[in-house]
Amino acid sequence: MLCSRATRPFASAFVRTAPLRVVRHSSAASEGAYEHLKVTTPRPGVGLITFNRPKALNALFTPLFHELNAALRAFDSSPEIGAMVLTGSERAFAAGADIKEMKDKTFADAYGADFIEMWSDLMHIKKPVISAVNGYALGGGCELAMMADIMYCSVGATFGQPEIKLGVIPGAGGSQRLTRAIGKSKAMEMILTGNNLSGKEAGERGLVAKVFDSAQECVDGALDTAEKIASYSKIAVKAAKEVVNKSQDLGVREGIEFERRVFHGLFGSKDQKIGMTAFAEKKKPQWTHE
Ligand code: CO8
Repeated sequence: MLCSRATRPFASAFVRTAPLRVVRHSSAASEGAYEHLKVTTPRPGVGLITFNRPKALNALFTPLFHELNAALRAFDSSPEIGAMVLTGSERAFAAGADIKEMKDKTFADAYGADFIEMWSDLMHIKKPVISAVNGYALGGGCELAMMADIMYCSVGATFGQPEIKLGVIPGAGGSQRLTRAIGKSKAMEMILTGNNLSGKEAGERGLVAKVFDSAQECVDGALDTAEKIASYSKIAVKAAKEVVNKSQDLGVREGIEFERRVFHGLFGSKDQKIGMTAFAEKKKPQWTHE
């Protein structure tokens, strides 16, 4: 069941640093038990995934990603869900990959078993995902936040790629996504020095779309945006995400051609007729998502 605004369970839940607990979910989209996550549907059409490893500052490890990928896929395939929010606690979105777990790995362990490959499944999710970053987003935490479609943070957020201090380099897209987002010189400085970027600077440099004064406002803001996205045609939203993402891979000319073809294709959807007819008749569109 989706919760109404009035009954949203989220408001005080995300800053809680309660001990790990198993959460059971009534929604078809999030059914199952999670040890390292809290998974809820606090607004109509919105899935909220909250990292819940407070003692390790939400350090990332494979069992957490099995759960994260399952929760993301469940929301992605649920007809009730239109957008998702990914967040952590007020202290940490995620302080990176679990260093203690990874420190004894050999090259053969890492390369042979494709270490962290399934940690990037977020990039294959078709519905929009917003990362709401409070506290530390370091290393893999920063990389994971950057895999989302929209990034929000609070002024108290700290972004960084400190892998150089551990004798390694970013391994899940940090060198590529950070560089595209804030430019080569600043990204190079951060990656080579391990220096962090504050939430305020992240806003100024365009790493995030919005900076909020508090952690609570950040998550609420992300939920507001997710709810708004979820209120539109799922077909149009899916197409919009796809064409924007193509801009990261294609040259401008090919990208525009791709966009035009998808735009033309949407004239074959019912929602195009519904949306444009509703405008002409001064009515609210009732999307069928077809
Ligand atoms: N791994 C394991 N444990 C961690 C991690 C981590 N990354 N970060 C924090 N913790 C643990 C600490 O060990 C500590 O545990 P304990 O109480 O048992 O000693 C607990 O969390 C609290 O941490 P601190 O006491 O250190 O808290 P502080 O407030 O003093 O410091 C910091 C907070 C600055 C965040 C500090 O903990 C820190 O520097 N952490 C490590 C940050 C880091 O280097 N991250 C990068 C890791 S490498 C990486 O992410 C590679 C990415 C691979 C791809 C990922 C794909 C998604």
